[in-house]
Amino acid sequence: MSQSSLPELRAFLSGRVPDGLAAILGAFAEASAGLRDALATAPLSDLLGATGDTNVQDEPTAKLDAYANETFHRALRLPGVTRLISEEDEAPVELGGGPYTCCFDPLDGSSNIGVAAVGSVIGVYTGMAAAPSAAAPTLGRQMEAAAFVVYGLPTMMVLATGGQVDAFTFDPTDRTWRLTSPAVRAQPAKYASINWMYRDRWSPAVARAVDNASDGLRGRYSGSMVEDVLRVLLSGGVFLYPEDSASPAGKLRMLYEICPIGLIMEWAGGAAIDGARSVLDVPVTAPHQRGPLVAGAAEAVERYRVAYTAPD
Ligand code: AHM
Ligand code: MG
Repeated sequence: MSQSSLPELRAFLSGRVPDGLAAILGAFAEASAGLRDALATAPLSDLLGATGDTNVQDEPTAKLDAYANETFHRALRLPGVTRLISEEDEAPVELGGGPYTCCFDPLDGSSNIGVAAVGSVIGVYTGMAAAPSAAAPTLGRQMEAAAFVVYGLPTMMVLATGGQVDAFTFDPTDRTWRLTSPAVRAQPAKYASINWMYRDRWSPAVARAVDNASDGLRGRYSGSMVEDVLRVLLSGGVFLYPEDSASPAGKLRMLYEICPIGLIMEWAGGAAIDGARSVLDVPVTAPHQRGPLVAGAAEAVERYRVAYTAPD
């Protein structure tokens, strides 16, 4: 039964953030709700499978990657938005509005399409006069808000605004997002979430740090960062995607994967580092820059940092 007395997203945002930002976050939520419908019936439609193209990262594009990208492009062309940077686009799209740059991963966890949970991520940046370059680096700290959605049962959105993190649940009966977990706080670590099959690819420092951070924890890993991070945030734990010999700079991308999760974790009282420092302090000099990510309960992240930065 629907609990229509729970605060609704648009009412929650009104007065809490500037109107332009509220419009962006409302549009992101509405587009996500539409995407949820497409995902729920994808095996019944022609939306499963690959397009035959590859994206800028040389990864095969799923039809749903392309569909999700178009969905967010349509939704986020708003007067307050100066630029869109998407995982699926080679180049940033300049819109010339202002003052917000929206960086998004339209469909995170693409390897799980049709079989398990996937999601969408957005970081909303200000003060980005130009797309990130060596001459004009950006920091995650320039985000005013960040959010991710997990298309599971329930479909949930975790939203960071005004130094606080709140979780909303999509109510299909009236197509609203309702506040179900206000003021989320990172819980003590219980789960470690990492692809352990890559152990042979890790440096001695990474292997030592993974062991130190995950000592005494239980393992959970889905291959969808958003799903794993949701578990880490709500149930307690640490999510790790360190650099390895196959991805020497790390696999995940700074602007629309790592930094939004970093902002959410820090504002929830947890932590998110690249091994040595907060991901929000790492200069980003290219739109699709990659990095390592260790995010979750502050004490587990600190155990990683201590072991990672110790002399060999
Ligand atoms: P994607 O944006 O192309 O889906 O890639 C990011 C995903 C993350 O969701 C997940 O944590 C990671 O890649 C899984 O990678 P791996 O299969 O190497 O463990
Ligand atoms: Mg992704």
